Amino acid sequence: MLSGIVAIVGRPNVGKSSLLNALVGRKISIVAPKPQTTRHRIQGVLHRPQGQVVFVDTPGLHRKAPRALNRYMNDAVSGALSDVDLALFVVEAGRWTDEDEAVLEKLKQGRAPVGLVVNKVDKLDNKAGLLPELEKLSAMHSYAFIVPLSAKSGDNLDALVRELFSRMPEGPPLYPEGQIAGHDLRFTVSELVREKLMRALAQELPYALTVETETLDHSGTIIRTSAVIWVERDNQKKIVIGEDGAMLKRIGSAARRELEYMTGAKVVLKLWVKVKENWTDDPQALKRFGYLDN
Ligand SMILES: Nc1nc2c(ncn2[C@@H]2O[C@H](COP(=O)(O)OP(=O)(O)OP(=O)(O)O)[C@@H](O)[C@H]2O)c(=O)[nH]1
Ligand SMILES: [Mg+2]
Repeated sequence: MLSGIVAIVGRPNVGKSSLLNALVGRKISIVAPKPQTTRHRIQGVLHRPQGQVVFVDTPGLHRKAPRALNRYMNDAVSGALSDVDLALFVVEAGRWTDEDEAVLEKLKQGRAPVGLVVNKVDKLDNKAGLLPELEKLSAMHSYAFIVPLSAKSGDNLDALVRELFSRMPEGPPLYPEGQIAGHDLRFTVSELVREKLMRALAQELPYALTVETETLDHSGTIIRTSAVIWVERDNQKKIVIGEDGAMLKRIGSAARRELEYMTGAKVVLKLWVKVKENWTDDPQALKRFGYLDN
């Protein structure tokens, strides 16, 4: 059996989590149009007859890291890169930035071979520009392979899977057959709620909040769960609740619907909003909310 670990890294918003979900064929990691959506290492497993690949999705590596939460996120990337069989460096077609450069520098210092994924090719107006771009990118590092693809449409994903399996070592499976996600339902609940918040709220607010699953009872075909949305200030709490509770209701029903779709169970979800001042820069609070040492 082939079996290995692949870290998915890149700057924020290039489509790392979308790629993980597309590779394993299920939503494992939350996705939003805003940068810094992923905050933890998220594992997802691709099972094939020839073996398995364990992917580790990571937070987008960012250079401005003013708060303890940002430092936690960047450290999570470094942690994911130690002891992997391959690093997948994800960039966006037609767009190379200083932050991509910084990610590449980090990868060059590591020991793992690096495969380059040029994502979002479906967005390119000028397809003829892709070939010269790939040539330019290939000159920057001696990559194990370069695969242009679209995580959104699935275009050329099979080429990436072939490249990956051809580089996985032999070994026993790391996950039991059928298990696709590395995390539990508790984590799924808080992440789904956070995703809905990231998508619904304006620019700054998503970065000031975190979600903590408080209770979870999965018996038979019913899941009863409650979660707290923690914000940093009273005025943020008002926005998350919305007029007559409209925003909170909208977030709750979107998260509930998706959880029902994912699990096939009936879901009863209760949400609360609470204030914990400055939690994003408070190591004690971070620990409590699950941002543990990497
Ligand atoms: N058009 C297009 N959009 C994509 C593709 N892949 C991802 N996106 C979009 O890009 C945005 C960011 O996607 P994510 O998967 O959350 O990106 P990420 O790299 O995980 O972002 P962070 O977790 O914030 O670092 C979302 O709006 C996705 O729908 C793609 O192949 N084509
Ligand atoms: Mg992500």
